[in-house]
Amino acid sequence: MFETIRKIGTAFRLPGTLYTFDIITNGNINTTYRVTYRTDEGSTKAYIFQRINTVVFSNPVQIMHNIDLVTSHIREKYPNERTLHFHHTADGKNYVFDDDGCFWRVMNWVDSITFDTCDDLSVISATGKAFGHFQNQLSDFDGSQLFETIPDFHNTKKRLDTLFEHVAQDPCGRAAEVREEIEYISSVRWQAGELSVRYANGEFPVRVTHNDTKSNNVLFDRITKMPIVVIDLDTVMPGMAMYDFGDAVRFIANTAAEDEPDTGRVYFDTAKFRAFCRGFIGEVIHGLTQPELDSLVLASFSITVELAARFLDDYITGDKYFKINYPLHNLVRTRCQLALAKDIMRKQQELEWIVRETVRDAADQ
Ligand code: GN1
Ligand code: MG
Repeated sequence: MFETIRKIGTAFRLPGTLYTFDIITNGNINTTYRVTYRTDEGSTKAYIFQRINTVVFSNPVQIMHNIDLVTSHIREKYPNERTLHFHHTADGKNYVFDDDGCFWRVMNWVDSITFDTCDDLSVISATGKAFGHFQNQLSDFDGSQLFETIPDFHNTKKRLDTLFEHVAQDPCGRAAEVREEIEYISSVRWQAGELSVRYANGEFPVRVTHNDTKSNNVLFDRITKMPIVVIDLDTVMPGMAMYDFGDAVRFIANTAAEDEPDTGRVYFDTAKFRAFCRGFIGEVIHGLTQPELDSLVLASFSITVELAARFLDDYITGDKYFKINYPLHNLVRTRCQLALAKDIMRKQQELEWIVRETVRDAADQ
């Protein structure tokens, strides 16, 4: 590995000598390393090296094209804000292939902390603000310039249709053991798919969205605990504003980890939801339409069911998409997301009140 990393660093003309590298394990798709170089003056500089999973992202050059456009737009619109900086090779490319044909990119390391879980409500609010701000940064960006790097990425209806097709085919003989999960998804099929169908019918504006708004995709200042920058721009594509909201609360308001094996510990925390709402809605209140604001809770439920369906689909078809740490990992993830979706449904009324109250307060500001 050392040799591969060294060659990549050379292709990107990084100054100094390769010093250390460590793998960063959070991320279910790409492989990420933190790499340090020692300069001739004796100081060190750190970078992020990422190998893109080309099974998931079949056209990584298109991803880098998208990221280039998006980061340039943000840099021009907000010159004083931190943006991601990718390195270029001598022939001006922001990626390189290694000797085995793998696709790599390199960006500067940003000294920061991230939160996989968080009990501090002010940090949760700040996360909402960061993702809301990200939507505002791209509100005037022309989404038709972007490649749809994963078509129908958050088309929940299609995701569920695909799951049921694969259940019928049952290529690994695993469908029998997940009957209960399939039955539940089937019972909420229409409800979970509703927003994606209405979006396809043109009922909601097409926004440029992040599409992977886990809290650990916001870098925070270690000391001030204020957001620095939103990362992981691989899935920035045209989409629904409320799905970015939904995906974020799915992750941050879960009382347990995304892959908690004990579903008795999985609840949707309404105080955390309220905190996220305050940050997010406060930012986007003047940008979103009423139908979008009215769909925030349903979007949270829908994307949670969608992710459960994606994990279950991967389990049924032989664990080819998400990285797994043990054989039943995708099934455990599925069960955890379904427990969360059920709790969102149970609390739906209360969550709607929280949204409405937050919208009212934000409109008064
Ligand atoms: C994947 O690799 P990571 O952690 O950034 C996935 C997301 C899921 C997430 C669940 C391209 O994101 O859609 O919500 O796992 N990304 C892709 O943890 O499929
Ligand atoms: Mg991601």
